[in-house]
Amino acid sequence: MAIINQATKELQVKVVYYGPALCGKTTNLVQVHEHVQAAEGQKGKLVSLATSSDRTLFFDFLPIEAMAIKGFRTKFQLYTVPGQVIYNTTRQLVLRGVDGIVFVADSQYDKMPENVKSFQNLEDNLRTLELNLAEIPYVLQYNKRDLPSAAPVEYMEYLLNNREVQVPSFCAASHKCEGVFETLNMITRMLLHKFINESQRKAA
Ligand SMILES: Nc1nc2c(ncn2[C@@H]2O[C@H](COP(=O)(O)OP(=O)(O)OP(=O)(O)O)[C@@H](O)[C@H]2O)c(=O)[nH]1
Ligand SMILES: [Mg+2]
Repeated sequence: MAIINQATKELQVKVVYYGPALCGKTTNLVQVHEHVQAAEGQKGKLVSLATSSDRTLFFDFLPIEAMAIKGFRTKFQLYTVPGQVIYNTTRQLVLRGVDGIVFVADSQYDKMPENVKSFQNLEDNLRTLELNLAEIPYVLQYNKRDLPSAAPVEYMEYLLNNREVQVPSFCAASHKCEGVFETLNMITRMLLHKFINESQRKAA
């Protein structure tokens, strides 16, 4: 659940970019950081949290049109996790307190097993944190669509979006910023709707 900061009257919403190694999570964050329209002075620095062996990137921003929920402005915090299999402890740490997830998949054919494994790893890690993916808003991004070895979207949908409830998915070439904001806009919209619904339910 999002953190409410009474002092600054802000609702802090945490979004984690998840996916296999080298799929383009950091590239998404860098592109968003470069191009996001944030309210004056309301874009945090792109921070790299280095542990002994890996790096996690994050920054936060307050969108220009930050929707106010019950007098609170909404601030988004975007995080990436290190995708390499060995950094699972870091992924678990970063997932703590997550509100929404962007799962970035690598479209290259030979990366499909890694995409599927990373998705399973996401579910396992959420379970460890006693969270359930079915209750967390998330979207899929099929990145690296510019590469000739990209698998058909239908195949990726079959592998990654084949559940009872399908989630929105987006094609991207994130190094060119294509699909980056479509993906981000959808997850932020889904999260805002969720919080508005929850606050209305509480008020009722
Ligand atoms: N062709 C192509 N290359 C991309 C795209 N997105 C990212 N890349 C490249 O892929 C490489 C890995 O990108 P990163 O953003 O560092 O990947 P990551 O998911 O953060 O990787 P980890 O931090 O190791 O988990 C970089 O060289 C990027 O420039 C894309 O859409 N198309
Ligand atoms: Mg990275």
